[in-house]
Amino acid sequence: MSTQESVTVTVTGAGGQIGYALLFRIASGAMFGPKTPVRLRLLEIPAGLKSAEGSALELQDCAFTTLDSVEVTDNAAHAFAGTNVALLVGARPRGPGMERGDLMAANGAIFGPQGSAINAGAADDVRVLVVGNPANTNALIAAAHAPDVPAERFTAMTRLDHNRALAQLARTLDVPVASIGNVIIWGNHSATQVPDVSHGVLTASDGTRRPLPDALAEALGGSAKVAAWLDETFIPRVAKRGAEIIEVRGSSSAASAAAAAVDHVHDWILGTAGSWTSAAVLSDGSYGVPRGLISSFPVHSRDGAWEIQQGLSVGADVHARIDRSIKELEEERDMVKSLGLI
Ligand code: NAX
Repeated sequence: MSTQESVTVTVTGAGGQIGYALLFRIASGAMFGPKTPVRLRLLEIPAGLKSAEGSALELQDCAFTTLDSVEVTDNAAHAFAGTNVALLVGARPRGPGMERGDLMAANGAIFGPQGSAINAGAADDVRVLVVGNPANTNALIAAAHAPDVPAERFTAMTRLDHNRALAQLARTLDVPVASIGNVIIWGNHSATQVPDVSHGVLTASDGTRRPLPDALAEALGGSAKVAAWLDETFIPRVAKRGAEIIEVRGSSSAASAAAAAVDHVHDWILGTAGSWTSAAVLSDGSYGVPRGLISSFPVHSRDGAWEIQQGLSVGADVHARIDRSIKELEEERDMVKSLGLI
């Protein structure tokens, strides 16, 4: 896809709260740049159509020069026909008394048919980002129903976790977010995720680069203090930030999730320009993550494709954490397999 041609973007769950924060940023050019016209397709279930239609009216009223058209539908085949970018946001949340298996089955009933519809009608270059939880496994289900689409085009979002990690580090070190690089989120987008700063780099305003762990040691009073801070403060804060937002805001993260989805697709298509970020992508066996799982890795994007950053040394503590997160992903995969969803 050339970024000057128009792009068709399908957003599922478009009438929900992430949808409301996401649509306007896509339409305004934040995802593909100011020269790429966007055709939006908003997919909802019947109960969510009115809300999506309201957003479509407001999108008109913004008079965005980058917005070509907006269509609202509850028909998945129509929503995904010819789509270049599919943002699968709508999902079934865990209801009272719902077991993990019930949650997987309910989401399988959404992501299986959506995968099939993408397989049947999406553009040849379709790229899929799953935001709806459990995101990694929902992406696995959708990919399994799209045998004609290369599996590496199905990804899940851990960019919000990545951005949360950057923000916490910037606040702790009292430096601009842009000065921090090479932070990693490994594993599942869940409480077992592994925020990892061991390869992090801090770039000063004069261009001098230093390892993030050294900068943290200086700020916190020694490397023993850094280990305790990572263990007791940083990792739980990032991994449980979603719950913190719910507690303070009264509802789950929406604008920050939308911003992360914009970042993910923007970088996937336009490239990461020498830096890396985090995304849940198809494992090729790198870092001992079993092939075929969709797991978060350090990634960079070149020519419109994510590549896993290779050759990083992973310390024993981080590896043990990654193993726990991967075990959870394997359990989720085995569960959806036993339910016949993949
Ligand atoms: P909302 O409940 O506000 O909106 C979801 C929308 O999806 C609703 O309008 C609903 O009608 C629609 N929907 C349900 N089934 C659908 C289907 N089969 N086809 C089309 N639309 C359908 O939830 P919101 O706050 O927008 O969150 C959406 C999802 O994002 C949730 O699963 C949530 O857990 C997940 N999140 C993922 C994050 C990530 O980092 N990966 C972070 C934020 C968020 O928690």
